Amino acid sequence: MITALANERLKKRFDKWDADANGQLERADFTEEAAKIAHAFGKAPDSREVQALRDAFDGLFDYLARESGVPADGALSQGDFLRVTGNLIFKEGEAQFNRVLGPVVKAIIGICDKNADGRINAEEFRAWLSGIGVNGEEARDAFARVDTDGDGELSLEELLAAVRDYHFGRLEVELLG
Ligand SMILES: [Ca+2]
Ligand SMILES: [Ca+2]
Ligand SMILES: [Ca+2]
Repeated sequence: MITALANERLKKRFDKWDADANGQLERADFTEEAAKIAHAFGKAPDSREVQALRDAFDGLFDYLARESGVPADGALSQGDFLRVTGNLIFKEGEAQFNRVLGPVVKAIIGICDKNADGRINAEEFRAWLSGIGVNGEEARDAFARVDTDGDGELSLEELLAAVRDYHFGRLEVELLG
């Protein structure tokens, strides 16, 4: 069952990703989102990390379009988006969620991972959250909660679990901006 909070959060996600605010989600919205993230982190649009992020968003759009039954150059309505992401998050289970969102989260890690060790430390996480408008104190708080094994680093698995937990209402910080 999709709770009111979950529905609210998915609607918010749709609105944030609908970059041109035309009430539909197109591939161009995701291209714009990748550009926004690149800009927030001061990365050149043609850098390897930003290209990887664009590819990841492209793959995510392919998935959403396929599941909605719209063509690859088509547009998802808000209803399509709520149905497909609702199924993905609340019905299909964690493994499928990780397959679909993994590339995007991994690409964002790539952009924030200053010391290039594949994980996000407290300082990198602070920069990540500041890039999406979350202050230092909240970032510290969130870091402790996302770092479930307490080793002082955030792994891809911990970050994916956090994105999922946000939609389940188990975490208040939205990592995807
Ligand atoms: Ca749009
Ligand atoms: Ca790192
Ligand atoms: Ca950890």
